Amino acid sequence: MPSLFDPITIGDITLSSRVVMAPLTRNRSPKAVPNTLNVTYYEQRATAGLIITEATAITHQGQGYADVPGLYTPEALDGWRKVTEAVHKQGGKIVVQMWHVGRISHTSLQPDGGQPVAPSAIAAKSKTYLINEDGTGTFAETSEPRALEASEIPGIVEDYRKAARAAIDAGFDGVEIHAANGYLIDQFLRSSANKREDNYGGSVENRARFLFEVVDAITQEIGAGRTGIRISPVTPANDVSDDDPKPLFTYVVEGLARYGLSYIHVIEGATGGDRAFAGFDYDALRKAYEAAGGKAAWMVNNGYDRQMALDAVESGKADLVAFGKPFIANPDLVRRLKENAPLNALDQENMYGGGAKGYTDYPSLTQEAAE
Ligand code: 8OZ
Repeated sequence: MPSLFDPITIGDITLSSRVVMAPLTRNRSPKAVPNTLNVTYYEQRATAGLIITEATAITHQGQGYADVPGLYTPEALDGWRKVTEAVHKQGGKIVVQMWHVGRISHTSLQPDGGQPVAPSAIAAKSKTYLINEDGTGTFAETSEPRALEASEIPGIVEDYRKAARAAIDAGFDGVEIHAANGYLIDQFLRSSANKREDNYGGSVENRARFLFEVVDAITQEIGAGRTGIRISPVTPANDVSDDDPKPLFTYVVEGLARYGLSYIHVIEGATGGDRAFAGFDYDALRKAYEAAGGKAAWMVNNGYDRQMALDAVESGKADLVAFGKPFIANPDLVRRLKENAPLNALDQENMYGGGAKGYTDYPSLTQEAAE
């Protein structure tokens, strides 16, 4: 069996190791435009086998938090081009996580101060993050959403297609479709958020229809070998749940097996919390995917430490392991894992918003040795 530190080719992308930087929202891109501080942050982490960027809005309507980046203005795409160039110069690989928040938004972040959109007009008991006039951050209740008209859905699918094309033009090695954590695609999937009575709601097939329309559009535009997807079958994040997640996500992965995707990224349990939440059988999910002919790399995430990650790859349970918080605090995480070196502590106070503090000021081992 391979090791965590062996190279791997996933679809059209070749990685130097199986250690992946998970997508991490950092709220440091005012006006949705990646800036030079963001370039430094990603460049510092370029020794990751793969960087998955922070969730990035495909449109203004897809925005749900202050100062998260977008993929829909020339300024944002120029900013991302500088990020991809810096990462590639260091020999790294980087895909962008494509995001539409659906109902997890606030009227102050929406075009013309309008209502956020969702499969159904059901508010999430969840908070979003806003930045006040004086620059301080606050968490605010998400706004009441309106249900999408069926006639609006093709336009959103088209937004995903355009954003995927723009991402490749900005130099990304590929994209990750964010279908997890209670955002728009997951809102369509899960029965607590989707009460539609048309062909986007009700049965498992109908609730997964939007997801497959997005996957069709993106893979036709940029190729399946440059497309990955992230799912979170049981996470309660952003107030979503499903009456019966096993048949739903079995149907999803069996459908995904039809494409030659780059990777399937699975958040096990409650995002950022209990891995055993809801007792879901992820090995059975992978078996269902492979039994349906799926060959994409299988990426696991959620609270993996060094030993768990080594074991996951060596046992064949996973091809790739995505680390979140450890990558915030350790730009040279791959080296630290390889050498079993100590990890820097996470600065909890400076995860969301702010500047260089708690963002680009974590030292590498080389910098520590020089001090
Ligand atoms: C933390 C804070 C805001 C957004 C996710 C994009 O959970 C996020 C997110 C995480 O997928």
